[in-house]
Amino acid sequence: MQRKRKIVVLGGGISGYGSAILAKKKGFDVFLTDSGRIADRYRQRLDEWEVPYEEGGHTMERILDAAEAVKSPGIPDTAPVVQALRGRGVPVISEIEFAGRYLSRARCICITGSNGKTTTTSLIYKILRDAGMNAALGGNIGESFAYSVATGSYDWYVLELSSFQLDGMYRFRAHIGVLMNITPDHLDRYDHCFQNYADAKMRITQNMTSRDWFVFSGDDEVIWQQLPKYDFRMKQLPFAARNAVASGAGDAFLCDGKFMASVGRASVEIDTAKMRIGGLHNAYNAMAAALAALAAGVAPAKIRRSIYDFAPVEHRLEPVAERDGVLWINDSKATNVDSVWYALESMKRPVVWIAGGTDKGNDYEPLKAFAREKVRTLVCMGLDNRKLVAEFTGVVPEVISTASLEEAMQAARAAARPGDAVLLSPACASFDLFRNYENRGELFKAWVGEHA
Ligand code: UMA
Ligand code: ADP
Repeated sequence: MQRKRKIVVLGGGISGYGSAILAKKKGFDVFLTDSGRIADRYRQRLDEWEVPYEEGGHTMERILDAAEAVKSPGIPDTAPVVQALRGRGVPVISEIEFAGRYLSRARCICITGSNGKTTTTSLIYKILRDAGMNAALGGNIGESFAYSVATGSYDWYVLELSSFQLDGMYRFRAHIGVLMNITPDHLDRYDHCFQNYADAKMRITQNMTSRDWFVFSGDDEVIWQQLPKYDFRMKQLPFAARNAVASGAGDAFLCDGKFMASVGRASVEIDTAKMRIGGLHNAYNAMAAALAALAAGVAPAKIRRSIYDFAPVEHRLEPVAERDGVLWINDSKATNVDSVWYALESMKRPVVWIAGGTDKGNDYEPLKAFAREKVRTLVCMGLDNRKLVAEFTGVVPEVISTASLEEAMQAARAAARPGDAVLLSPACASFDLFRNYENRGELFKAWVGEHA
């Protein structure tokens, strides 16, 4: 009897257990290995599917004889186990590359970018589902793509892709690829070289054919700089608010708060004032979603209805409550400078701004004009606030340094006047004081519920 091909899955989180189950279902000899502890809920699923696994370390003898390895996105290429596999010539791929082999006739809409991925992915998914299409959501959001492929049968997959997932993709092809923007993020994983990160994001276009669609920001200078390096065959659908863009295939342009998105002969007009998600960035997200949905064949009237009905995703400029004339807004997911720029841009009231946490080497210069114009008080919330305090002293009328959520919230409440907004939009990672950005946003909301 022929021996089954062996697949090793690196990592036993959401991505890893999904990949392992898919590999098992497809008849491979699978082994999952995790250097840390595997959560009980994932272990249970591995047991149910009779997938052998180890935790608390990688046993090289059980790994290096694999025909192929599927790596979870959180594991860097520098991890010794990855280096050892590559040293042996074992291909190391991402979960998306692996699951993409088993799609049969299903099509993929893939969304990447430094900011706006989750919002745009969720919006496209909503449009497709509202229109009655058989679509699954996955990738860097919710359940893994591999698990959906293993356990369901869909016509469309709407996938949010991080640069880490794109890195391990070689033959995968998006039928509709969406690139929101490229601004600095995750540089620690890219040798502190922005071009390496930009190259990873551009992988969204790889293998596309003349039948496929590429939706991208026509206002993003970094994307423009990359385009001449590629010989694109696919149909291009740029969206913009500043640069004049036009493509024979279709495009979208925002003017006076309204945009028309057109693909071929189909078009949809949207008045952004009627959307429940505000700000220029959400106009970009809606333009991208409208173009992708038109390219997928959704009727314009249905697209319009779903865009108007779409509410902010949790922790993304999420209005929490208005108390005594003060509006409290949770934008905990704003973990880089660019996302905060758009948060401040969208503010129509004087702002008490709560920022800070683990600084990722931020350059705060781009935020200063809006800070000068709109911020009444900056409340720094972090274990080390020196950089923020130094950058914004003299830029905004008041800067307060705090070292806990409780202290920060009390300071914000004291500073806010009726008609103000208190905006949590940190520009930093949360790990100094919180488990993650969700935990930070949830505690913010709980405090507002109890005290404000
Ligand atoms: N591990 C090893 N060996 C190592 C290092 C780590 O075995 O050398 C193990 C860890 O012990 C852990 C497992 O690998 O158990 C974790 O893998 P992971 O970090 O890839 O986490 P998953 O739970 O599989 O989730 C991943 C994505 N996480 C990251 O990219 C960090 C999820 O994105 C994604 O939704 C999921 O796969 C399904 O595809 C989250 C994320 O934070 C939302 N993404 C980043 C972001 O949005 O900024 C990119
Ligand atoms: P991602 O999944 O790429 O992190 P999200 O939709 O979760 O994107 O949004 C993350 C943060 O970026 C939030 O603070 C949100 O308000 C902001 N944001 C959303 N869309 C955009 C965009 N198109 N450009 C810049 N910032 C954005």
